[in-house]
Amino acid sequence: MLRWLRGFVLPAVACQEDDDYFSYEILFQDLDRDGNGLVDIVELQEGLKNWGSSFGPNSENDIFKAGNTNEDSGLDFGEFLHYLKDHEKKMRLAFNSLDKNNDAGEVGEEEAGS
Ligand SMILES: [Ca+2]
Ligand SMILES: [Ca+2]
Repeated sequence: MLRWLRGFVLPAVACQEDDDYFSYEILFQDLDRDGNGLVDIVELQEGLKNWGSSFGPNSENDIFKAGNTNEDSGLDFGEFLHYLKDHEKKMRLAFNSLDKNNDAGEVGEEEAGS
């Protein structure tokens, strides 16, 4: 459970850019449940549910609109990455609050090598 989240939170501690990029990729792949390379609005909604209450209702619409710069049916990895970079602080806050609940930082280390 929350395998991708651990991967995302851990690099904040490690402070390594490569790991950071890698964790975004894991996060994206986890959101993209059907593996078509696009995170559509439904997949995003499901993902936000897993991220907990740090995001308000209909956050997926805001994120989707802001992130989907070419206005097609989904966020590709480039759009997703761009959105996360722009909103990193907010996202980290959300993940950090989740981290406290789940102790994700504690168990992340063994995941890093895989
Ligand atoms: Ca998809
Ligand atoms: Ca798009």
